[in-house]
Amino acid sequence: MYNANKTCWNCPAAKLMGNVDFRACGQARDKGLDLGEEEEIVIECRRRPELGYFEPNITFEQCPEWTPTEYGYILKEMKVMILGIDGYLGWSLALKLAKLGFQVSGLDNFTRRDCVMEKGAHTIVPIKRMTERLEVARDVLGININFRKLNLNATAKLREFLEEVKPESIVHYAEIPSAPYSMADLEHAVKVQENNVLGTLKLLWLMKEVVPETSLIKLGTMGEYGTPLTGRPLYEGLFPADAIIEWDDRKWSLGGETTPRDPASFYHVSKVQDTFNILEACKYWWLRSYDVMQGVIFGVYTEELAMDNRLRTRYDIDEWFGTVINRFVAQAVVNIPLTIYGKGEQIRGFIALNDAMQCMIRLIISPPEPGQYDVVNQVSGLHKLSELAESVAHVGKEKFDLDVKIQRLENPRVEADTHPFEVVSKKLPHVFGFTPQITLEEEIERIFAVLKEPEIKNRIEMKKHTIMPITTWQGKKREMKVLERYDPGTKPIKGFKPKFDN
Ligand code: USQ
Repeated sequence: MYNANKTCWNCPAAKLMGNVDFRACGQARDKGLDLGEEEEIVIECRRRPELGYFEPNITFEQCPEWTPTEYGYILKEMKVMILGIDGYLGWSLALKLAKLGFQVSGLDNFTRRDCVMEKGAHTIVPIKRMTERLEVARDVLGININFRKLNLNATAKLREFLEEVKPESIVHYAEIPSAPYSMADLEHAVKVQENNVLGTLKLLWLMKEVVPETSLIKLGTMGEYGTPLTGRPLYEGLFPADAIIEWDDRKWSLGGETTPRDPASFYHVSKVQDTFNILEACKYWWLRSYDVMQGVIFGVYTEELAMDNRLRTRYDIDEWFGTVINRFVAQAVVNIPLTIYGKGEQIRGFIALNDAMQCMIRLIISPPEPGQYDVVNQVSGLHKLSELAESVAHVGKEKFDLDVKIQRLENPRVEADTHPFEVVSKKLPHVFGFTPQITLEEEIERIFAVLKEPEIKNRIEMKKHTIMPITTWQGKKREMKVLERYDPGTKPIKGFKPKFDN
């Protein structure tokens, strides 16, 4: 099992003892941490205090606190706190973890519900109030989730919650995740940066003070990297050891340095700022973190969400909060031609909801070492927008007999709509044992099946007016011109071919 040989060094139950000088340790032990012979590190195990002080070298396989499962070794009743537990991802992960025996706690201040309401939209898959969600989770799945209504920026209250729960892993989903929302006007841009950047910065300070051995699994985005027109591969956050820069007849190694970031909205910028704050916190204080560069997410399915309609997670399709595949399927269901922005030759990394949840579990149970900041590119496939529209239209036609049309709109965003795209995503499959469980077309079919339900179709119809994009990157609202309408299968697919190094 992929995490069998991890040791106490990775385990959140290990309390580092002695006078360790945290300054300038930076990266993980295998990246050059040299403490010298006299400054050997010893630990005390919070779960097995009877062991006294010892060197941190018991493996997960040897330790009775870690038990083997289909996902790898799991720390018994590991305490995971999910920030943003009411959201699309947070709720899905909470159910999955709790069902696996994790002790799940979480906070949310319902910002996402408010922002979607502000747009005049709603989640088209209905969701209940949190109290009812928790009750249903208890009745149907037999799980208890410790929820607190809390704003990440409310430092004193967050400190209290952390002290009370003492989580062994923190999953940070508590950010406003919309590019268009962040570009709407000054107020929205500031709100996104305040919520995301300052929220994360405060969290880091509190983690250092209250739970310094806890790992932070932070949701970043593939959009941090942008789409470099040179075609340079999008490495996993840091340059590989053998990367070299050549200039003025001289050469240097780039190994271990952060790769360039080229975000494409003030929202994506907020994630870049988080990246640097987290990297520094790991360097200064020996915090540990995986920064997860996730591709565009889509889908409705996890085993737990599918067990009862009242357990389902939210699903947004408005121009602010809907992501592209989820929007396309909803458009197909209510007979709106699929809205491709610009040429449609943009390529993005994608991952289905259930696969993303699998990745998160694997990251949670294989924590980084003290001081280790690492980045994973969490994507299961690369797709061009025009091809995605064809796939949605194809599934709609073949499985649901829908006559789907496609339209190209003037692009409301400032982004390259033709660009090379090469993504490196080796760590999740090769270090953490991740294998995608579902194909793009299978998940699209599942989405159709849910969205075709009469109640949900009706909820899409009710909010049809929130689908067309009107938020431009100039901070002005206006309708986008329709450049072209066409039938699926009638146009050659143009642009670059994506390259996936996985
Ligand atoms: N797009 C269309 N038609 C639509 C909606 C979007 O052509 O109706 C295009 C956009 O112009 C863009 C691409 O589809 O080129 C993706 O747009 P999106 O809205 O699905 O995703 P994005 O704005 O990139 O943001 C989403 C999530 C964000 C996450 C990001 C991952 O909202 O939280 O960070 O996906 S990534 O795109 O890899 O940066």
